[in-house]
Amino acid sequence: MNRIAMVTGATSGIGRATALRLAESGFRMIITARRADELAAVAEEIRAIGGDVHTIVFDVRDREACREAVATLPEEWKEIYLLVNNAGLALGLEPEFEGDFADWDTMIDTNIKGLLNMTRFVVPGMVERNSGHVVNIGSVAGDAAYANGNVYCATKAAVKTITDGLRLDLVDTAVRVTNIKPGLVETDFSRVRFHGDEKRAESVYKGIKPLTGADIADVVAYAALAPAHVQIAEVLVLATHQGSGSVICRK
Ligand code: NDP
Ligand code: 8X3
Repeated sequence: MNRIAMVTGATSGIGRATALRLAESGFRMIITARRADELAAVAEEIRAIGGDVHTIVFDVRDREACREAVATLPEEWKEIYLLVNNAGLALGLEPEFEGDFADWDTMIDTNIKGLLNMTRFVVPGMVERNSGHVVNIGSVAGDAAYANGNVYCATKAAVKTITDGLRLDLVDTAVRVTNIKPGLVETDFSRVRFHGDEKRAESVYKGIKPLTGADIADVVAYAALAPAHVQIAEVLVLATHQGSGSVICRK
């Protein structure tokens, strides 16, 4: 296989695991994120398993940077087959009436507008070639709000609707569209959410065996490698002792 996949937010967690998993499956990888050193380290890991990789450092919130990243791809990297819109984050866990405006803006700009930026710049090429696949990383948080999740949950509900809309708009093409909705995955997610408070971040995964980035990467690879007539539209992946975004059994 000589297909090209682009994964945004590939410096850690689900994005890093997905980049490695897809490289193992034979995809040539374009990986992106804001932190150059961490991205270079993931590129090294991909090369170490025999993969071919191209890195681009930019912020998905910066629309012009997204446009440029796609427009200036070297010729041999231009034909992206698979776009994994993974870059995203939660910031804060407070009642909506006490929420932080800057945190809200960052979540909305990254999780919704960043994903739309990349979709808008990459998908036209897929349509032109009548070949491609967009995988958006949504969340169980988009299925129903949980206490204090308010704006983060809303961004992931938006990802669901945006993904469904794209699937409808591409129905007359061969381009497939997938929403993968993970539950509790142990990554840097909670460290970022709690602004670096390690203790609080660790408590999120206490008493339950959470999912790993690799568990979600397997689901991305399954959807990406399914036969061309099979469109995995949506997948909800929970930890075994998790019933929903808010029902978790800790032992
Ligand atoms: P991590 O914090 O480990 O990874 C987030 C990635 O997103 C990093 O590589 C980060 O890279 C990148 N990123 C964040 N903001 C930007 C930006 N503005 N521009 C470019 N890249 C950005 O968390 P996860 O792996 O857990 O999160 C990945 C996705 O999975 C997110 O969309 C998250 O909402 C979703 N998710 C996570 C779950 C979980 O429990 N962990 C559950 C359900 C969904 P850098 O900082 O280098 O830019
Ligand atoms: C990230 C996981 O627990 O906030 O979407 O729903 S959670």
